[in-house]
Amino acid sequence: MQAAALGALGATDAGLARAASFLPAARSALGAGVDAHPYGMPSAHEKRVVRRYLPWMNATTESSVSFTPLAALEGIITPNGLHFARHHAGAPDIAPCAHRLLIHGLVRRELVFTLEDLRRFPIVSRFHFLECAGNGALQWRGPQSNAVQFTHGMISCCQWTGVRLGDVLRHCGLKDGAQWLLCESADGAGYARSLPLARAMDDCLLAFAQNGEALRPEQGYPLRLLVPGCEGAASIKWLARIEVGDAPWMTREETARYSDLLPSGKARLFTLEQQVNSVITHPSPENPLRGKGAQQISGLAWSGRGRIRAVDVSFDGGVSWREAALEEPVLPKCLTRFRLPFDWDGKEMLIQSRAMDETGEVQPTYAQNIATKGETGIYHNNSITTWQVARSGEATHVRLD
Ligand SMILES: Nc1nc2c(c(=O)[nH]1)N[C@H]1C(S)=C(S)[C@@H](COP(=O)(O)O)O[C@H]1N2
Ligand SMILES: [Mo]
Repeated sequence: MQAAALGALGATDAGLARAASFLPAARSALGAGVDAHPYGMPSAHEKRVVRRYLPWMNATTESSVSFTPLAALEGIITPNGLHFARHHAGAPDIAPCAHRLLIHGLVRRELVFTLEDLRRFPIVSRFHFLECAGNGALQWRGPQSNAVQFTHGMISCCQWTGVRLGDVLRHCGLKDGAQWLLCESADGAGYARSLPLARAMDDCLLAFAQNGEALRPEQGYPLRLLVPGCEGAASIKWLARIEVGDAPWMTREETARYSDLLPSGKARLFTLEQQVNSVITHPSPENPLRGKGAQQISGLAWSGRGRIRAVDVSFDGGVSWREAALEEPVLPKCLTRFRLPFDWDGKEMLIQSRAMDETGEVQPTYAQNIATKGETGIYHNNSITTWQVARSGEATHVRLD
């Protein structure tokens, strides 16, 4: 960076000398000892970085969703305590030694596994996002909330560790006619979904850890299914039973819910894949611009179909586009961080990001999303989001067709 630009940011020699006088009182006192925090927590100054929920969205606090504060995070990994949480009957407390996974139905050997049994299969770790199909539902027909946390916070990304569902199913031995699984949980909702066998044999995990430690209770401790790239509803938490069958079960959660009602009155079922999507987190309603000059656009892109190939950024509401840099690693079915430095002239802007995945799929505009999925949709909104940045630097969520 040029000396002049650094000067504008306050990093002059004189500035550095003065900084010495700002050394905190901490210099002359003892800090917290090793016994203070057996399990470390964020600094007390970060206490605003928390999951949040909208009371009117939740039937009860148990049948509910809380959102990840995406705009306060860096990189691509969601800290475990900030992973969004979507429960239909609250998060149960399950002792791992008492937990079992039953696999039965069209298998040669019906088996009951303990967690220790499962750990005898080859263990793998994979980086994947998990996104609720309802992410973006709030702004289906226009802005309803002015925060990235609520427009896009039903997505999180972890390094998940577990064993391959395919290995465990092969161990049980699939019988002729096996086409679908019913995956059911041990929670009070008896939450259950049907999963096509081909997907189960592909890259699904029986996960017991996230970001290096045991799953959090809210994420399904001690065992969850992870169906990479698919709507979160398929990733059954507190997984207790898998039945192998020849047809889907048509549970409530795949018929009355998590199906896409089209303008024709028909509904699409089993639209599992999360489509290509992105959002700018800096600047955003939570992160206004502070002054003209050197700035950096930064945000997140993802696709349930594979890797992100490119992200374009517009400063003028989609009239012209510039390609952002993708930060490594760029992994399939994982959040990808994009960045684009720019010089702000202090004028109003309409900023947007538009991602393309490796299959060539591109995010639709608001109008295109409604044209294909209807006015009254809830699930699978992946349309381009617009922040209107005012001269003050404040960013506001606006609808732009
Ligand atoms: N047992 C069980 N599994 C569940 C759910 C649930 O309520 N109970 N909710 C589903 C939905 S709709 C989503 S989006 C994801 C959310 O996972 P998370 O709470 O770990 O973010 O879990 C899915 N698996
Ligand atoms: Mo969901």
